[in-house]
Amino acid sequence: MGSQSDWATMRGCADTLTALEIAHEVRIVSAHRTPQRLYDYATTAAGRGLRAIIAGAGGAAHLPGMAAAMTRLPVFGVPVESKALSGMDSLLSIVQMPAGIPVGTLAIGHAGAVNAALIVAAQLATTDAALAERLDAWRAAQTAAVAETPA
Ligand code: RP5
Repeated sequence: MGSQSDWATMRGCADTLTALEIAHEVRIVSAHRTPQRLYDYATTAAGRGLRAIIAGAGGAAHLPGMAAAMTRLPVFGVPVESKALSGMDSLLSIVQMPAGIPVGTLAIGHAGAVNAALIVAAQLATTDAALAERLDAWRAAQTAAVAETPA
């Protein structure tokens, strides 16, 4: 994520990865404030064995796109809800990538953070039967938790 302030949103992503027992790391990497850290992180990610990068950022949210420019790993962007423009700035700056450098863009805020974890889980589950079982169980539990009538 681009800032400590993104953690409140991106915690939902990390919690979902943890619930699915998917090994992951959590880092603050700012495209603007720590560009060398971003360069080092993105250019070494594939070689370190990472399978995907989920990048949450807000405002002028260049982190996902710049990360995608420097790695062949799949990059998923989470637009963090900004104070000034409610995350529309984040969304548009993440989603409008030029052809050739893709960023899979999720919804603004908490839903996007959780779904970023789930879409990576779904992809990894295509080659990991145990994870596929855990993901099926997670989805079944979610379904079971939906009441038929409101409380
Ligand atoms: C972006 O600027 C971050 O991703 C964050 O969403 C936004 C604001 O950062 P702070 O000023 O709260 O550190 O780089």
